Amino acid sequence: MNQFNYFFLACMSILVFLPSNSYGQSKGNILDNVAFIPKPQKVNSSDGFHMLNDKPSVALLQPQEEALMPIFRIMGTHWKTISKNRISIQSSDTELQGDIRISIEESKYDKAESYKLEIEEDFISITAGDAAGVFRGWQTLYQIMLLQKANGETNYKIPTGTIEDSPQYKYRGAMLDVARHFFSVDEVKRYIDQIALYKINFLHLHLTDDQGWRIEITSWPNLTKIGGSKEVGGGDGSFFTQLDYKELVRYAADRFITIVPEIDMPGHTNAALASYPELNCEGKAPELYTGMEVGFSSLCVDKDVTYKFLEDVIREISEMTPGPYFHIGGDESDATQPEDYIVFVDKVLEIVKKNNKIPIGWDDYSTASIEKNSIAQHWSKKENAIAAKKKGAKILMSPASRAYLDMKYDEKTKLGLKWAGLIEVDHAYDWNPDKFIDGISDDDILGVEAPLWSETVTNSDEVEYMAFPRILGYAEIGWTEAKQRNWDEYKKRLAKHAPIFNLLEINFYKSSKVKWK
Ligand code: TNX
Repeated sequence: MNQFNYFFLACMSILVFLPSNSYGQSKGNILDNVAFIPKPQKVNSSDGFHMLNDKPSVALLQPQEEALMPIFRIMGTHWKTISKNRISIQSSDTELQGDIRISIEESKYDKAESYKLEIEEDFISITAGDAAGVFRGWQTLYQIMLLQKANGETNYKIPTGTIEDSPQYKYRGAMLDVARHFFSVDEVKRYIDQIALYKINFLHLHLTDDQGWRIEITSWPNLTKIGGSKEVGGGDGSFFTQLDYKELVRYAADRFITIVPEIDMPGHTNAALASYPELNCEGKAPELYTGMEVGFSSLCVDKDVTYKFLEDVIREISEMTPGPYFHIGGDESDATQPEDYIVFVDKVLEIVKKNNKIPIGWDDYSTASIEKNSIAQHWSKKENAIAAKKKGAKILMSPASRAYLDMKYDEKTKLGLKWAGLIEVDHAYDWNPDKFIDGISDDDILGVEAPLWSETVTNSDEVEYMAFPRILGYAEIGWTEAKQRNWDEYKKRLAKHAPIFNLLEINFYKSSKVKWK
């Protein structure tokens, strides 16, 4: 047996669960009462506690070392939040021994990300069908520790029992608009860490819009040099170099989050049009735009150079993107003739296909010849979602009236917009993707995504205020079956996450709909 002690390790402080008077004397359902978000599919409590070792060892079987090592790195990072002590890793080629035992057993799980977490008095084990499942299981265990730590519980007791869990939807996403206002690599990483806590597995980056082009394209350098130089309000803009982007892809992947890049087109392209006169039908570049209007710009659909440009952009980004999806936007192209729009989108879909990516587009693009494996992101028109389904596409649910993180909570919210309505925390949670559009049901749905547009949002503090706590609700809608969800029960669990937000210094909206702890 080899024993490695890795420097990253952290510690132990730990866990009592909640004081016994929170649960009465019956220890029997204590694991059941943990305020997990998202709620696991199946929790079986048993009598007892696992007293966590203050320097726990994490054990794996040697052949799985390569698949599991990245998870240990993150466990070590998480552990630093819990304790000052270190965890150690034990790898054995025969038998799992150690405090936290981890293994992948492919044949036992047919759904990606499924896991089983067993908390015994003597040890804890996480078994899953894939590395992502191990990570989700770890997140569940980590959440017990975070809840205890944040509530000042230091008895180091984890209630025993078994959790068997798997996600309702394959795609549970968040979107960040880095175009209207730019967010730095560190700010995006911060958001990645926060959404990973709640088992979100896709981060869609809205990389370009009228107000800014935020991703370096080496064959078209003016896109960022000129097109990335400003942002909404007229302040200085910025952009991700290709190295920055690759770093974000890696950082997200370590947390089992896949980046989905979006280049919005043919509308929402003023920044590109301002960077290269030849992309304009009249050959003349417009001024940079720093307002908040939409629907006034369009790439020139008839020019060959437009497609040369898009070939380069889609190729360069696809090469840096290991995930399966490429988002081509396609929304609000009011400055493009409807016939031209269809011709344009069809051509772009060919380019996406050539780069071996699955296309996603805002639901507007269902008027074009989208193919069977493509994805339509529903945000506004129900008939577009139906049309996409008829063409064999799957639907990603982001209805603006429920899932837009840039909508105000109530009339008093200073940040945000309200064109799709006010979205209080209960309204954000209390809907079912399977029942939202007549004719669209779970079989048609890839998942759920919560977009955060950034016309009014400028830094991490503001991102967090708009996202938290609503993003926890979307994470739960994505993970937990509808029949297990109800607002009155959820809001009590949600209340217990405020101490975690405080511990991790996450700014959040203290909705009066929730009795915060
Ligand atoms: C609509 S949603 C847009 C965005 C805006 C957003 C503001 C969508 C596909 N387009 O361009 O930023 O509203 O809420």
